[in-house]
Formats: sequence, structure tokens, C-alpha cells
Amino acid sequence: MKVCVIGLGYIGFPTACLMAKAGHNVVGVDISEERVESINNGSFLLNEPGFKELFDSAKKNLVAKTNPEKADVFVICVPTPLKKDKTPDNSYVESAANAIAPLVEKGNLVILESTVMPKATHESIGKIVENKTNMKADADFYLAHCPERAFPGNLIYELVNNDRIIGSDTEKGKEITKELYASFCKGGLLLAGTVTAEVAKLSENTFRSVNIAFANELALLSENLGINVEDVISLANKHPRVNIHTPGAGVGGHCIPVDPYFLIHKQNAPLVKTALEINESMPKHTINLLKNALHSAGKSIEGTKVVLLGAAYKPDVDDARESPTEKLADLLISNKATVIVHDPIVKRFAYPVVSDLGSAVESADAIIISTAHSAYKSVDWKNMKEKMNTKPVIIDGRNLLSSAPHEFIYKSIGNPVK
Ligand code: SAJ
Repeated sequence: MKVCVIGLGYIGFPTACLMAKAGHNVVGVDISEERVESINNGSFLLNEPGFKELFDSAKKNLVAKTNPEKADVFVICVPTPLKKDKTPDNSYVESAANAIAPLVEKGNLVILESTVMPKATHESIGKIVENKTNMKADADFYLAHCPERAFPGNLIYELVNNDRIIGSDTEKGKEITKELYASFCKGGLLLAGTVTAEVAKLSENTFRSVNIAFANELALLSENLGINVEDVISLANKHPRVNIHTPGAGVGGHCIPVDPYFLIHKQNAPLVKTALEINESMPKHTINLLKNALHSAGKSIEGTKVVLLGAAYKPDVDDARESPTEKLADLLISNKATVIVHDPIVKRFAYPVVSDLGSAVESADAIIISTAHSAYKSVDWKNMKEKMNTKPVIIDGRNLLSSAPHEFIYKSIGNPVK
């Protein structure tokens, strides 16, 4: 098939590569000239296991361009962020639909991979293409929603091996979409209608958000009860049908803190709303733990130097989108603390990032572990203590350490008695 993939980001680029590797003739489109050029000259690669090998085997069938062109199938993989007021921002999807609309011909298929609010496949893309052509969706051209299920850090493996939802409202739409995905997906291809597919995708990430919120609520009540939430969760999870997630200093990334807002847009969903509130309150709770620990050291937060360990939104990735570390840094600054952010792999972040841990902690009063990077498991805390000010504090926002390092004032989320 000739496939035109719109959006060469974290999802679109590897998806375009997988389709090209499978033998399709793929044109990848991105509005960034720089991205297009660096893909065509091979200098832009994703930092994901197996990506380089994938790109090498795909490049003969893949070309990047700044404008879409005619194809059998159009695949839209553009960002779907939230607006400032936390309502869905469909503008990238709509501009992609506007860009391809003049090119869509009878019998073509338009697939949306981006996560969207219910009904957006038809109401955003379908309507725009219908309005710009004289064709009818599901009759003259076909629509499908195939939500990505890519897990940063294990992206390529999961794109190939996970089951995939194929959402379309026509048999022909399902058939062409299934044929395309079967050429590179080893997982099951699960047929559904478009709205069911949209809601199923949103439910996956909302399930995780609600589960993490429950873990966070257990952490808060464990602190009040003077018991360790880690013990509570590990014991409860020994039940064969219980799987409570992990509490922490905040929930980040471009999916889990965002997608529930798409699901509940214009809906009455009190459980999901409360879960979002709990998760969003965790950075503030972490700062309150810091204030208490500093108080025991005879210090106040104002004027202290605090080092945030980890800018990434989760362990061992270089992605800092929606990272709770940014919220922690904002809160520290509003409390007049001096903030240093350390991360061994993140390059792009809202605040400057230091990669040398020794210099980051020099004369610091406190450390907050905000990301559970593997590198932080082998820190020489005795050495850190020597570089820091007297009565140093560690707030373990990820329960990374199994016990309090010697001579530190240590507090961790949900575990008052470590
Ligand atoms: N987190 C917790 N406690 C947990 C698990 C995660 O606080 O028990 C936090 C992490 O620290 C991180 C955030 O949640 O800040 C999100 O991380 P994540 O590992 O849960 O998820 P993502 O955003 O990397 O990827 C998710 C995945 N969705 C599910 O597991 C249901 C992935 O499979 C999706 O493909 C991806 O969203 C997506 O693109 O939608």
C-alpha cells in the first residue's frame, strides 16, 4: 500500500518505519522542516531499544516530507494535548485533517492513531474531509481509529507485540486497516466500532490513573496511621485478583495525567475527577513532607537549596513531558527555595538540568527523589552527605530507597517508619 503518515513524533516515526519495513511505500509528513531533513539524512533517531535497526531496515521505503501527498491510506499521529482549562485540544488533529482532505480519493482510508475524546474520529476528521470533498465518510472513503499503545522505554517491542484495537464502522474500513496492521503487528487485531475504540483506549489510561490515585490515597492514610503503604500494597497484592499500583510524588507523561480529561469531557464522572485531584495533589504533599523534615532540622524551606533527582516523568527514559518534577520545582520556587534539577539522561526540560550529581548536591540542604532512575539506586549517600549542608534531608518521592540512609533526615511517600 502507499501510506502517508502525518506526524513524525514518538508514535508516527516508529509506526512509519514499521510500515516501511513491512514493504509499504511510506511518506512520512511533519510540519518541522528540521525534523524532515534530519530523518531523511538519518541523523534523527529515537532513543528506544531496537530503533536504529528498525530505521536501517525501513529507510529504503520511507521518505519524509513537509506536505502530504496522495496515498491509499492516511495515518494521523499528531499530539492531542489539553488546553490550559484542561479541555481537549483537537487543533493538531484538525489541521492534519485539513491538510489531507484535498488528497483523499474514493476508496481511501483515513486512520487516526492519536488519542482523542469520544466521537472525534468522525466529528473532527470525518466531517473535515466530507466538507472539503463531495464524499461521504463510511461510504466513499473509510475511517478508522487505531489507538497507539506505545510504552516509552519499550516502544518498538510493544508496537509490534501488543494487541491492537481496530476501530471502524464499516466492514471495508476494518478489512483494509486489519490488512495494514497485520503486516507489522504480531499481537491480536481486535475489531470494534470507532467510538468503542476511542473509549477503550481512554479507559486503559484512566484505569491506571484511578488505580494510582487509590495507591496515593492509601499512602496518605498510611502516613496518618503510622504504617508503611509498601507493606500494605505488597500484602494486598498477594490476593490473586488485586493489583494496586504504586504511590508517588506525582503522575506524569503525556498519557496517564491527560487521557482521563478526554474521557470525562462533558460527562459526569466523579470517580475519575477525584482520582485526577488526588494524583495532582501529590507534588504539594511531597513539598509538605519536605517542610516537616526541614523543620526537624531546624530549618525553613525559604532560602534552602533543594536538589530534585530526576527530571524524567518515569524511570530510565529521557522524556520529561508533564513530569511531576516541573510541578515540584515550581512549588519550591514559590516557597522561595533554590532549586537544582539533576538528571542523568534528560536533555530538554523546563528548568536547566545538571548531569553531574556531585556538583548538584554541593551545599544543598535537601534532596527530593522525584524519578526512580536506576542510577539513583547506587548513589553513595555517605559521600553525598559530606558535600551537603548539616542535617541534610532526603524526601523519597518514589520509595526508591529500602531504608533511610545513615545520618539523613529521611521521609518517603506513605512510609513513615522506614
Ligand atoms: N506511575 C505511578 N504509579 C504507578 C505507575 C506509574 O505513580 O504505579 C506514574 C509514573 O511515575 C509516571 C506516570 O505514572 O509519572 C505514567 O507512567 P506509566 O508508566 O504508567 O505510563 P506511560 O505514560 O509511560 O504509558 C502509558 C501506558 N498505559 C498503560 O499502561 C495503561 C502505555 O501502555 C500507553 O501506550 C501510553 O500510556 C500511551 O501512549 O497512552
